[in-house]
Amino acid sequence: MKNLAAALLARASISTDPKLHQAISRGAAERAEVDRKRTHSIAFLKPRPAVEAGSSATLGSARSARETSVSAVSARRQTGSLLSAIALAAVAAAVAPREAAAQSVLDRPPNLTGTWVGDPGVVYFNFLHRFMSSDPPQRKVTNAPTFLLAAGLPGNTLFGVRYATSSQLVAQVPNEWELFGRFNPIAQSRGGPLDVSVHAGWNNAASSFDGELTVARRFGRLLLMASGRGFSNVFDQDDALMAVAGGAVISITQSLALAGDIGTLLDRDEDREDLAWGAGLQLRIPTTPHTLSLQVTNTNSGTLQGSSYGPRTPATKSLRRYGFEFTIPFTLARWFGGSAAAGPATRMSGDTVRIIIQNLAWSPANIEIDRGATVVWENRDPVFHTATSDDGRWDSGNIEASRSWSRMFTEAGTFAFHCTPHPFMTGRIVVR
Ligand SMILES: [Cu+2]
Repeated sequence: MKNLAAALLARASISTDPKLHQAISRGAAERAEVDRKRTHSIAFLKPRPAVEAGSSATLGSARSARETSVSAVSARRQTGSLLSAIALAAVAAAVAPREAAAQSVLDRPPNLTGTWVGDPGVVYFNFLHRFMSSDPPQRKVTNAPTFLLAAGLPGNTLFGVRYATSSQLVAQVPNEWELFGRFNPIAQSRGGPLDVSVHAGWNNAASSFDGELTVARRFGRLLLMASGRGFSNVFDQDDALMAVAGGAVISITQSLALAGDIGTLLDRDEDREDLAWGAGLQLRIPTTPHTLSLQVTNTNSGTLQGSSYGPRTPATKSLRRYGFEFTIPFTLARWFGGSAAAGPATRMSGDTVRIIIQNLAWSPANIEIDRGATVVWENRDPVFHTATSDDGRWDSGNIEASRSWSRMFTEAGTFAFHCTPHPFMTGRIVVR
């Protein structure tokens, strides 16, 4: 053990102060049993062999003793490259503009991302915030936010980053980054039997490659999902580990759902790690693309590793956090000249023609019809829309979810229209 500790001290580039050396060796011995249990698990996930049993505790202690300036420099460097990657993703997304809805918290419980990959041309900013109160009399409130910034790309992919500023994943590394890509090859909405997604990420705090496979299936009002997760270096302790999680969402109305989830590392250290759990009241904010989750959970950060366990200490009971998540989609077409009403019209013949309203967009948005034809606006979104003439000639009023509204056009001319709650939804009808 002494030789091992010395080797690790050398590796961590810190001085071999005898007291520190002693402390590290002692900590390692105490944790050896836990780590031996850990080390046997999931050997195929390991990117490199573990040094030997005891390595993780020793490394963990060594890491906390390491000079913070070293990790600060490397964190800055990695942060820079992460930001460049995000900028690239945003530019790529702008190439394929399309109106779209938010990532809906109505489609997932607090600690699972589900099979979400967003829509191409939409940048997502999700703000997850959790609060925890200390014991009386202080009742000090601590905050743990996780920000998600991601861009939906063509091919059912999403690329982005999560950033947690009060992470408890690795001691001495409070700012946790996870750079990730997601792919959703099979979806019920595209005719598949269920939803499948894969998620691959790099966790900067743990220096770990993290992956997730999720399957989900909707049965009417009930959405069930299950995830298997793998971490190459959980908690930066030179340990590969897997986790499993499952969750459900029950829709009460179009704008309200209840959600719950549970998850665990496959080999938990009972002194420090609880089962992860979460429960949420999931809300769609009417006439906006935003959704809000009011939640209670015991997890700390919203990354794959962070959402796989509930942090605890031997002295504390299970911790409980209250929080919320707010989802903000930025549809790039709104800023980059993506007016759907511009450009060539779609020629539609027949007495009745249909404009489908889906994902906050008309399809098609710009049509040419014969005089006397009737246009039917069919709303397939879960929120209401209006078809309102720009010059006040007509107004559909609210077209509720799954409803339609129609108008006959008896005079020739060009008629521009829009949706009142979503002014970026513009369209045009040319009557010949
Ligand atoms: Cu609308």
